[in-house]
This record gives sequence, C-alpha cells and structure tokens, in this order.
Amino acid sequence: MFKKILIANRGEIAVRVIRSCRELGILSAAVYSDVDRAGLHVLSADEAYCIGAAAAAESYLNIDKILAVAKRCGADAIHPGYGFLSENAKFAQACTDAGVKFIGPSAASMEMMGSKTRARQEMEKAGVPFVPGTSHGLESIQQAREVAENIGYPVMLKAAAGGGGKGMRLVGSAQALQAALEAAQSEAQRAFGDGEVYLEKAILNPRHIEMQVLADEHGNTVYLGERECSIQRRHQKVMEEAPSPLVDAEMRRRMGEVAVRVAQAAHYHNAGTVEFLVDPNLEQNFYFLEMNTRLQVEHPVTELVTGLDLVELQIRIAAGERLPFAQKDIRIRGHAIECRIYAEDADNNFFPSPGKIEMLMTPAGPGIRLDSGVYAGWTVPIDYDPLLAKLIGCGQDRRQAIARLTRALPEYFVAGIKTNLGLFRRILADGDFQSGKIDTGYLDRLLAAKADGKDVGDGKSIAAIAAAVFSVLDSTANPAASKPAAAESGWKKAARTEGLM
Ligand code: MV4
Repeated sequence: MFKKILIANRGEIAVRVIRSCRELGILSAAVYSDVDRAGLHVLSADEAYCIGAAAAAESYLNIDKILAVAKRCGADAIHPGYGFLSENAKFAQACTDAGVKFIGPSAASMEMMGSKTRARQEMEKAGVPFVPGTSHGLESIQQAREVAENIGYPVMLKAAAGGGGKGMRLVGSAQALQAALEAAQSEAQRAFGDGEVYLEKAILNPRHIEMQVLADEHGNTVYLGERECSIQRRHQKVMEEAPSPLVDAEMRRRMGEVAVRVAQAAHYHNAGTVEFLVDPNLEQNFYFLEMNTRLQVEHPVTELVTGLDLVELQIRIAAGERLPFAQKDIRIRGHAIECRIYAEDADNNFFPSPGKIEMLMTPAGPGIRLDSGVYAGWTVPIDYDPLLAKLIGCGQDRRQAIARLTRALPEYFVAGIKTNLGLFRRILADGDFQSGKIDTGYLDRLLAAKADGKDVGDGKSIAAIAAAVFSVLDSTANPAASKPAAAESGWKKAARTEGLM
C-alpha cells in the first residue's frame, strides 16, 4: 500500500480524499495556491506545499510544479480529484514517467475517451448503442448536409474535443446548417485548439443518466448503479440522485452491462462514469454519450446506496489490489440525493458570489452527509469553481431522502456570501420533482415559472438566525492560526508556515 498520497486538487474533493487516506493509514500531502494558503484542505492534510499563484495555470494545472513537490515530499501516488488535471492524459503519463502512481485510468484510456469521435468509433466496434450520427470529423458542408439529411433534423453539431456542451449547436433545418457548422468549428478551435466537429441526431429534452463503473488492474469490471443527473443549468449539474426514479432493475442491468462493455473496450481501470442520454419518447432507449475518466463530484450518492467508499477503492485499485467483490455482491439499497451548494447569487442570474464567510451553521442528523470545503472565516476565492459543499440526504426510499433534505436545508446558514441554498427548497417542494418528472429542461422550466414566495424564510427563523449571528460574531477566531501539534520535519513545517505569512 502507498505510504503518502499527494492530492493535486483543492476544496471539498481534496478534503474527501484526505479522509480516505487517513482511514487507510496513508499520509496525505496537500498542494495549494497563494489564495488557498488557509484553505480547509491545507488545514486537513498531514503536510501542505505552496505551488504558486492563484491562476490555475500557475498552480493546480502546473504539472512540473506538482511533480516536483511529489518527488520532494516522497509521495508514492497522486490523486487528481475532479477538474484540473484529472482527465489530462499528459499528466497521467508524466506521473508514470516520474515513478509516481496516478490514481486513475491509464493515459491511453483517457486519450481514447478524450476524443468523442474516437470514442464513438471504438464503441461502434464494441457494439455499444450510441446516438445515430457520424464518428468522423465533418470535412465539408456538402458532407454535413448529406449526413443530416440521412439521420433527419433536428441534428446536434458537437466538437470532437468537447464535452460539457462547449462547441455544441442544435440545428433545426438544412437552411441553418452552414452557419451553425462554421460557428461550431471556430468555437471548437478557440476552446480546444481543435476544430473537429461531428453530427448526431438531436434528442430533445433527454434525461441524463450515468453509470458508475469500477475496474481493477486484473481485468475485473463491475457497475455500481446509475445516477440521475438531469437537474442542471447551462451544463452545470445542480442536484443528482441514486437510484434514478426512471430506472427499474431490468434497465439498470442492461445499462450496467453496456457500461461494463464500454470500460472493457477502453481497457479501463480505476473508477469511471459512463454517461447516457435517455430518449423521453422511448424511455427504455439509452445511448452512450461519453465516458468521464475521473471520480465525479456526485460520487457520494452512489456511495450511500452501495455502502462503498469509492475513494478507498480507487486507492486500493491503484495499489494493485483486486476488487474485493463481484457484480453479484453489489446491492442498491435506499435512496440518496445530493445538492451542490454554490457561492452564487440566485437573484443575479446565478453569478458567482465569492467573499468572506462571516458565519456558518451546518446541518447534521439522521441521513445527512455534508462534504464541505469551507469554514467560517474563510474567504472563498474568485479564482476557481464556486462549489462550497455538497449536502447529501439519504433514506430508505426517495420520500425519506426528500424529507430529510427538506428538514436539513433550513439548518444550513451561510452569512457573508450568497448561495443557491434557496433553490433546493423550491425544487424539493415541487410536484414534478417529487413525482420524478425530470429531464434536462426541468430546471429552466422551474426557474421560468413565477416565484411563488414559498422559498422565503418566515420571520421567526430569520430572528433566530440574527440572534445567533450576533452571539458568535465576536468569537470568530482565525482557524488558520491553529497549527497541528504533531512533530513535523523542518521543511514541511516551513512550507506550511510560509503559506500562512
Ligand atoms: C446531446 C443532446 C441531445 N442530442 N446530444 C450536453 C453536454 C454534452 N456532454 C452532451 N450534451 C447533450 N448532447 C444529442 N445527440 C443534449 C445534450 C444536453 C445535455 C446532456 C446532458 C445533460 C444536460 C444536457 C443539457 C442540454 C443538452
């Protein structure tokens, strides 16, 4: 087993990885940028090293600096978290070349899934159902016209290097095709340095369901059930749940077996997620969309319904261990729903709202899990994704998970910055959500509907919050000033103190 893992990330996911390291008796080394010197991940890790300026390119995306720290502190593995370098094949290869184990799939698997056209070619060979369309970059407008005519409008233009909706264009008719193709190509060129664009049949208002897979380095691959991820806005997920209210045991098995085929076709190892689009008109029809070659933000809902620790399993797999169970041992039990708490202003088009957290009260109690990356007194920097924490409710069934989240949300109070907490009260109280009538257009429809005022707190709870704020404002000591008591080597200590200056 590894002795020390460097976590090449920040915020809640770095804290999450540190927790599993500690349970496994593995030392954790954090890295941080100038603005993160007092971040929760720095305070939580056994060691912490500054890697540069706030701009991600200078710090969390800087392969050379991260590998230099890994070497210097003697880390034998690196966990990339999500975002940043997590799906960067060059980084995975650089780790291998430096003799540090990358906790994730091989660079080759990441490369295959990084190109959407390449992935479609491989999935075609493996007999995986994917959305009708081309699996090669479009070479001319004539070719685009032919393909679109064959599959029928509306069609979707997508960037081969894309993902997450960038470079994507919905085209309703032949007349609109040329302008859309040119726009998609130049957007893809600007965003990815690669103008390759291909065509798919457009599925309108699909549901977005993903399947968690886990594969060891000895050829064993299992699926851990699906997550319903349709509640999103501008390709940013807001709420996820497991299992999906739409998927029954039979569909789960079919989707799971396809996901395992996808992973095997990519010679995949470690944790991965296979994304599917589900056609609202043919609900038993699902299509392969893409594979995410990392641990995902929403992994806790799968952990709660399977009873597994996905980060622990990632680490064990990277250390060469075999999966400790087979497909038949995996049971989905109960229901879990995650709310992504962002520092953003719901009244100002969900614009990021960084700043100092003046006060923080957090929910707990039966069936509540909070994966947070912040604390009272911490200043949320503007430089990164504004995710503060993930509030996850679970229970024996969906009704109980909803009831627990509805109970927990008013226990959550953040002062100093704006958050999207109010949005979740509204979703949880919504009839369509409660009956599972959700698709990728759900949240836009909800936000377009006139606010009914129910999400405004009553006078009594506002008064209680105000009293609590005043009672603690004086005692908010600077948590960054408290240092670990354990003996540290000179340079480790220097690295941490330097950051606090
Ligand atoms: C689609 C689609 C409809 N038809 N492809 C958006 C992100 C990118 N990874 C894939 N996306 C979509 N691809 C076809 N052929 C609709 C979407 C889509 C979507 C997908 C998943 C989750 C949310 C979404 C929101 C809007 C559009």
